[in-house]
Amino acid sequence: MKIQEFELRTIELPLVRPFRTSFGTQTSRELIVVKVTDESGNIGWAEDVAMSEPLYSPEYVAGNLDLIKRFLIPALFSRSEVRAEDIAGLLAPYLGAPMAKAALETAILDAQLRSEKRSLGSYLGATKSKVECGVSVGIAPTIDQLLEEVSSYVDAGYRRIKLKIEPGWDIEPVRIVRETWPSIPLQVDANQAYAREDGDHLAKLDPFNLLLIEQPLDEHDILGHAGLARKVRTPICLDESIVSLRAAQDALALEATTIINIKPGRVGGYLESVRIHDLCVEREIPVWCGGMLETGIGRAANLALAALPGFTLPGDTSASSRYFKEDVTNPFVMNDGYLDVPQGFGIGVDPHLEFLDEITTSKEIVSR
Ligand code: OSB
Ligand code: MG
Repeated sequence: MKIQEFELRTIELPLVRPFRTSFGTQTSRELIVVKVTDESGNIGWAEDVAMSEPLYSPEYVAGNLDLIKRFLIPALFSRSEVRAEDIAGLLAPYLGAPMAKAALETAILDAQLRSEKRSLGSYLGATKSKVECGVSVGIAPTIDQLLEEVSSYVDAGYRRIKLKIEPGWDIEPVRIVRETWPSIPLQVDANQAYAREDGDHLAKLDPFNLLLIEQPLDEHDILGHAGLARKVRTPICLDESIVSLRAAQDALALEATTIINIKPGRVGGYLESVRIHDLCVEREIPVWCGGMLETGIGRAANLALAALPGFTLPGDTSASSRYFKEDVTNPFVMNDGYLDVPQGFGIGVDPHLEFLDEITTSKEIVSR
């Protein structure tokens, strides 16, 4: 298609409760929303999942806005016609920034699929019409507050609980949640908060029958994770380290991970996500869809991905109400622990423009 213009806006949406992790506390979600329009008037939407500060990954909102305007959009405008399948190659000379690139690729893919009257799920290879939902629970101020929050999610029907952990908030909270819900699927996420020497400590989680421990060590420490995997019985699952298909191949070859969390933004888009999914299916490695506190725009696309057959574990694909009082799309509502995969063309949802305008803090149009 021939791209006419990009609309880039920054939005900020308060979270229903602060989300504390080992890398900081989020009280609202700021992110870039991309809208692309082609010459025939086809429109595509996507969100850039980079956060306000470079704490989870090196990308951040203001940096990506600059990068997108300064380098990435001009690279796309240098071609008279583009297809979503060409975007990663076109942007590859500009290093890094998978989240910014994923947003542009996804917006273009959405417009392309809408014009072809095809859903993202069918394009990616989805085989399910609904997906099992897990929920990611932040570090709480007290154990009582943790139990109260987990309780509300269990009551709402979430099929898997993930607890954020860090040194000083790990064995005890996990023990108590496991004692309170002896059979709920439970896992933990450390967001790189531990060191290679912490193997004996992390092995104390082994009695609690956890599905996995997510990203205990630095994202670059693949060998460290391999060493840890030999010390702890709980399976290791990499998140931050898996930045591409190649990174996934390396981590598997080094036996640093036996489960993989796929986040489309972190790996540069949905097309790379499918390649990682296919590798994992071939290698019989379970995968699940991670989350980045997405609005309904990103959530819709994540659900299409999570509907692929290799996604055998519940993902961090939670209902809109877990994050926001009001979402930018029709809310995603959980039914018996599942969310429906959107079936409409493209990502299958449209943002509510009036509400989007209300929460927009900056907006500009970049035309060819
Ligand atoms: O590490 O999975 C993570 C949120 C933001 C950044 C990183 C992570 C998370 C979550 C929440 O755990 C996932 C979600 O519910 O969207
Ligand atoms: Mg994680």
